[in-house]
Amino acid sequence: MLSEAEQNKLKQEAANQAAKQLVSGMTLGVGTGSTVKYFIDALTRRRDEDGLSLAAIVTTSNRSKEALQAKGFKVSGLSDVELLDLTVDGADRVDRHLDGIKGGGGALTMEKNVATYSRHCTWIVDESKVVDHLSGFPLPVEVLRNTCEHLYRKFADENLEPEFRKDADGRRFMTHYGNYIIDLHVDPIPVPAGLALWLDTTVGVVEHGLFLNVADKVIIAHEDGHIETRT
Ligand code: ABF
Repeated sequence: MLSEAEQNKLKQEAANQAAKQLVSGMTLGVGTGSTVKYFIDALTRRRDEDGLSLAAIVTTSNRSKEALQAKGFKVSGLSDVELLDLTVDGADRVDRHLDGIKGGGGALTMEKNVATYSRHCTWIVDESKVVDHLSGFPLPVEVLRNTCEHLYRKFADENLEPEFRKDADGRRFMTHYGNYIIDLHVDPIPVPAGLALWLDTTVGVVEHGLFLNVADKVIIAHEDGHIETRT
């Protein structure tokens, strides 16, 4: 079991590796989470030390937007950019097909939108996130507030073990868009594509954390020190 400091070092190494692929003139999507915080540091160093100059930056959350603005970057809205060249984001789990579970931080809706409108998508993870089959992390589902009780019952009827996400004060966690998140404790997810399709077609579901065929590159920092790139 790694200490938090050791795990942070792995996150930082994956983030540094991802920053190497940036070139001036690119439009870039920047994700959310602790690994992405290291990516923002690496991006800042590339600007300050290598003169990297991006054409536009879009983020998947206000947290990342504020972190970038604090470093002096201008942040655009997704609709202001035609198609992003690359998005770099973290993930909660990644399987061997480069499919993932995301949304542990609650920003899944914008994360999927930004990734969808990007030509390329790289995820940066430490080894602990890598699995054979999607498992080991609750699947977040963002739901409309006025439909949420119906959806909770529907998920329970399907044995998806639903649980409303709570914030630090014990209240229902509210997303940036004013919706709730129901975490599904289905572990492992037997047929991710089937569940994704069912959630995509369930009225009241705003978005879900199954990101299938989204990433085309995953950078993994391993405990033994090597950085693996899977494509
Ligand atoms: C985001 O950051 C989320 O989709 C995912 O929940 C999270 C991973 O965070 P961390 O890098 O802190 O583990 O991309």
